[in-house]
Amino acid sequence: MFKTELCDLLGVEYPIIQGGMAWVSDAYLAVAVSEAGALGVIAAGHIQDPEDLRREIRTAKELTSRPFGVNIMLMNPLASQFVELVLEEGVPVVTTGAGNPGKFISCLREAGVKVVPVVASVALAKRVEREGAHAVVVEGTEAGGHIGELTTMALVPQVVDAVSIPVVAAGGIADGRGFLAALALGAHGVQMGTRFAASTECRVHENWKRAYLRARDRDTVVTGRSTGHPVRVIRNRLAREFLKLEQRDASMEEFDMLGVGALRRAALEGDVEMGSVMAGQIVGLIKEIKPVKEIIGEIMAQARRELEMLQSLMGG
Ligand code: TUI
Repeated sequence: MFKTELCDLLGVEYPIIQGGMAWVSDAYLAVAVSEAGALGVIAAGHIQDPEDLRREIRTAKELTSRPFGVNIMLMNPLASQFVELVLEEGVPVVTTGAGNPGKFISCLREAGVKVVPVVASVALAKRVEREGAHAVVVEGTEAGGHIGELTTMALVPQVVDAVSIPVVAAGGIADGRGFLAALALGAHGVQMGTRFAASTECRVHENWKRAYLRARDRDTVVTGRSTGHPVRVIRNRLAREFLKLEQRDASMEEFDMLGVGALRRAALEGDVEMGSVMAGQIVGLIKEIKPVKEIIGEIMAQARRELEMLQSLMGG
């Protein structure tokens, strides 16, 4: 059930991709997700030495024979080196984020790598399709981290109508209801970040996971709208200070003083007050840290139940 074109494209059992989250999704999380039948993704967004990424990829290759991906965050100045490296290491899938991956698509494609850019607009979805992307992740503003402006609900059907490659919905999805809703919008699968960050296998700091469990519906905010780098995080002291700087139109230096290293501070050191705890709006739904396999199993079971319930509404 719920086998889609995306499953065949990626070689997975469930049409679910784990979001590549800087400082959060390492080889161990990716392996757990891939072993559970979805697509695990190693994030490269935070990596400053390509050899560190090579080590992560090799760890994943040792621990699983299933497909996994690498996420190349395009604002990282080493992005083109990461592309070379995934080609050398024979990584089967690349996702990209925070920019236009155009110049990298053809060489990845020619090497047999499946290319799945994350986009936040119809225009970029159409463009990457033209440039040879195999599928697109369409991410709504409900997502955590670096975000676009449109909601998942509004953006996904518009992209579905505009492209012929498989569409993967992301942003605000963390359970079987969200999964089913995404398919109803015409998506062929989902990508989830926040839900997998709150898993047993994720090695992010325990304080980060506790912050997720405490968070309620209105506890995320978007910082950086005024500087052109909107990022959704859990509201904490850092976020409040950031918003204050934005109100008084502070200088880039002042933003950098607060912002540089903030994600590492939260994810690695566990400073969830003066660090940047990126999280999607759905974080309020997360009540328990669970093993990845249970998360996926429960999503599929709930989606099936909800679908049966909908079918019963139609009398059959
Ligand atoms: O990439 C993400 N989310 C991220 S990356 C990240 S790493 C980071 N670390 C510190 C500070 C800031 C970021 C944290 N979260 N999601 C995928 C995504 N891509 N969302 C939106 C976009 C996007 C936005 C505009 C993609 C392309 C785009 O177009 C730009 C263009 O050139 O057309």
